[in-house]
Amino acid sequence: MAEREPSESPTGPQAGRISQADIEVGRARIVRPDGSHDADAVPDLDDQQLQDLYRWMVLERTFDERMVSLQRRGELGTYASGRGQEASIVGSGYALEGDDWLLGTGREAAAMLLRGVSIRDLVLFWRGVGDAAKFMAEENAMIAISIGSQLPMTTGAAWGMALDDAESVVAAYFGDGATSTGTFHEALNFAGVLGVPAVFFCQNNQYAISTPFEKQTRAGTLAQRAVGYGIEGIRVDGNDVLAVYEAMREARALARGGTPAFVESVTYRMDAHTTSDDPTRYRDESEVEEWERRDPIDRYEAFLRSKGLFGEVDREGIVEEVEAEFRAGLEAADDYPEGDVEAVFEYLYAELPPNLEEQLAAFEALLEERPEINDYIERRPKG
Ligand SMILES: Cc1ncc(C[n+]2csc(CCOP(=O)(O)OP(=O)(O)O)c2C)c(N)n1
Ligand SMILES: [Mg+2]
Repeated sequence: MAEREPSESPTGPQAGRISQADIEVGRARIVRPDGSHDADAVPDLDDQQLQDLYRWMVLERTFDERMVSLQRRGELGTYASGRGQEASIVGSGYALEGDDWLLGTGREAAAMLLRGVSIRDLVLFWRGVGDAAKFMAEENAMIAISIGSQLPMTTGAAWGMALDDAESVVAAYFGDGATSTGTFHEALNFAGVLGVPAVFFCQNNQYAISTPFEKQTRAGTLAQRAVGYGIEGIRVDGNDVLAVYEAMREARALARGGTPAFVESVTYRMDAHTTSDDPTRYRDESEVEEWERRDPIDRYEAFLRSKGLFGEVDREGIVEEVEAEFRAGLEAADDYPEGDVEAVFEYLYAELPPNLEEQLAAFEALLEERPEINDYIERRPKG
């Protein structure tokens, strides 16, 4: 077998040791929490694009607020808000290009919208309407509810791209919790071995439902794990939209060059895990307040002001615009045809397996025998 290491690498009783203390990973940052910035590090974006990033972050926040209140009215099953993570979601999503794929978790609405997914389809998705996933897939964007399940698929799809000589990348979006799944390790390892154009974008929002980051891993950072797979790791301040954008551009370029990249975007989930969670049971209000002071939109606004670019930005106008877009999307979702109850059985398989066939027949017989059951069935799930 070929020797991997150069023969002059040190030897001796202690020479083969490595420990946490040897690894120190910083956090890439361009705009500091007070809005001051490192002028040389500002990405090569024109004024319009710099203002556009702000618009997308306000869009994410407004969209999340509207979705949460829709769920409260009983019109969505549940929703995973990205409040607090706007810089992480938008900075990364803005760095993707034309035919790139996004395999996410649902906590990246603006990145999905940037890919071309419609508001209607996001609403339908969170209503549990399966067709929404098909429409999203047409934009090369998909949501995996089973934690970590999209990660091996990311490697696989990126391998396909490499075999096709495509110019794009597959970007996986996932959380800190997903890094504890077996699929995460398999996906990163295989991506490294094959050198596929994959970017693994992890939003470390400090919690996996009620499990805090300290209980997720004994490693000091998530980014350092990349090294174990021979791929590149980038750890970035996830509340700094410009730094996230730059990190994702870099990761994308690396992946295109045959080196998959893992980005740890360090941020914080301000809202509950989903609308069915109560975070006051497992985290202190003081912690939330501390992160409130690091608000990514406020920080970026201070940056734009210091560059003299905030004058033409009208935050209230953006909110009104987004709300109008949201109303139109919601109306389109309301107009979407109601599904048949049978779809519950038929959705997953092209051909119905015998056990589901049996269940469907039993269900139809029951409806015939007791038609009043129909009154209790919501044909367009609203939660
Ligand atoms: C395989 C699997 N196990 C458990 C769950 C339940 N579950 C839903 S979200 C979640 C935590 C995810 O945390 P993280 O990866 O940090 O993402 P975040 O929700 O914080 O964005 C869990 C355990 C699931 N969806 N899939
Ligand atoms: Mg998390």
